[in-house]
Amino acid sequence: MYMKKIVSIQDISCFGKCSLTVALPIISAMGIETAVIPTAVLSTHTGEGFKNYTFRDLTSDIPAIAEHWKTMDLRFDALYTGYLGSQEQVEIVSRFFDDFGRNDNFIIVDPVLGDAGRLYAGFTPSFVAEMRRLCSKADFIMPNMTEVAFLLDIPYTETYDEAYVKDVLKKLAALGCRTPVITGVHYDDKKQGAAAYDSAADKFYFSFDNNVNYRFHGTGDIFSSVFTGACALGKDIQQCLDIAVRFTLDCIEATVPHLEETWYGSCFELCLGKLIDYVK
Ligand code: PXL
Repeated sequence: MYMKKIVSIQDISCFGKCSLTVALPIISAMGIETAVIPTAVLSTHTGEGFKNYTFRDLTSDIPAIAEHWKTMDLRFDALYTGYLGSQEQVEIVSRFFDDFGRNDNFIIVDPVLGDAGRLYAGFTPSFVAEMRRLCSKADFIMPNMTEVAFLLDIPYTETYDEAYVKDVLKKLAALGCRTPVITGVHYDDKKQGAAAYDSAADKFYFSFDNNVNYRFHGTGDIFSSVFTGACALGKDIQQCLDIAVRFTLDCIEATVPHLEETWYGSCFELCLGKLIDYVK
């Protein structure tokens, strides 16, 4: 049987469990070949709890990698981007989409910008504008509510209802992306999940599971990696949402007993066996 192939374009945070150190094991566990373009090397991620991290920008390597791959006519079933470190990098990734996007593959952009109402360290309004342009080229984008607010230039709110979620999903689709997916959707403290809007079919999708009242770094990367893998395996939108919501919750629940020592990320490693079962 033909083996699916995804290329994941994002940084390597050497310590901290996010971006490529999450995408690679998760997508591989789903039985999918995972190629990578590391966009930067950081000693840790830039989220809460870490400071004075190193940052080596690899932007200028990306066009050279793309040129080499073009000579080999490499093809991917999905192009999947996460954290990108500079405006120039977003522009270069946009060109990569022009080179490697095809009618028979899809593009997933996780517009990593911030969380809890705030931009991550180092991001500016012009970076947000560039990320908005990249989203217009994607088949799927997967912002959290903070990223929705920045992408749409609307105030961030922690209280909203289904009508609000549907409204912002339509506005995200108007940026040019066929199927926006919002992560971390919750109307109360009992349930949490994700919502999607297939603008071509004018259809909404929702998936909720139990809410755990802890926030962990890197859960967005877990969600998007699982969604990307499930989609490449041919699952429909509802199935992709259900698997990604369920597995993200598994990881959060598995992390709670390890809070003291693993405050910087979630213990997804303990759950990979379940993921293999979910996509069987
Ligand atoms: O989890 C997203 C992410 C990825 N990479 C880096 C980050 C973050 C979020 O803070 O700092 C370097």
